[in-house]
Amino acid sequence: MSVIITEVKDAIGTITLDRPKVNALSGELVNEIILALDAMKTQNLRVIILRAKPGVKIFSAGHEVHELPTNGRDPLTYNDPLRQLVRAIQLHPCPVIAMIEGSVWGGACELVMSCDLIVAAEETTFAITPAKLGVPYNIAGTLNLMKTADLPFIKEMLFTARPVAARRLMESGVINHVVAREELESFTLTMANQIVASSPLVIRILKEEMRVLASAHPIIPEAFERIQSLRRTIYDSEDYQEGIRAFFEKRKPQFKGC
Ligand code: YXS
Repeated sequence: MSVIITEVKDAIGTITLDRPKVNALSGELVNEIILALDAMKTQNLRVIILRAKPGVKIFSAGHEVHELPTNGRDPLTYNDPLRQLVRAIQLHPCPVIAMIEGSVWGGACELVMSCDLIVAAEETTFAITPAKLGVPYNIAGTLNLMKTADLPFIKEMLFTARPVAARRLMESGVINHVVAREELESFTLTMANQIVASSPLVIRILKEEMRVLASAHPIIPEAFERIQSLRRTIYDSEDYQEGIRAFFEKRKPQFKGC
């Protein structure tokens, strides 16, 4: 059974997350979203909307924790499904609008923040939680987060792993608009139609120009390798095992710093 719902209408494609319980980003869910994004490249669309079903409490609980490796392997490698999906959105020729209601957790925050525009319902929250789970977030993902808002704000989100309200996210430049839940669809569609009315060629080039310019951060190989070795000390650590164990045992993790 599919874990997404897709719709195409008036040059706007809509992808709705529909994976039972909490839209955890499993390989299956991510692959279906990527296939839908690919298909929408050939349907002469101008905008894509990414959403969950109306009325959800949880937009997405982040990476499927059951699929995080616990055998000393890097949990967020280049080909990890979440990484593939973030790139698929960033590289897609159409602007992707994230239409958000409910709470967004972990890597799902980076997924939503990798979209081009975010329209959120009033009660939306984002909680970026690798520090809570003991997961060494990867370099590209961390840079994506750093590009989205001022560093002090992103540091607070990452270090505290606490949910942040939509209004505060909008004040920090992460979210474009916060609206009442009942206005979310109409507001988002109005914005989508404004984009549909613009030159698709110009918008396609602008999106790619801004992607290339925003990712132009030089890093020397030695610096890259040093960060990778720092990350390895974490996913090789007992704390990493403890973070995942505590999640499944539904208890607070007791991190020891080793
Ligand atoms: O016990 P059952 O079978 O009903 O399952 C429970 C949870 O185990 C499950 N669930 C998840 N399963 C896989 N992956 C997840 N990310 C995940 N989150 C939840 O869903 C069922 C209902 O959860 P429950 O009982 O806790 O519901 P709740 O309403 O009390 O709380 C909902 C949440 C989302 C607030 C709570 O489940 C939660 O805090 N989940 C973890 C959110 C999180 O930290 N996600 C980050 C995943 S790791 C990730 O995204 C990146 C690798 S990183 O860490 O680097 O950001």
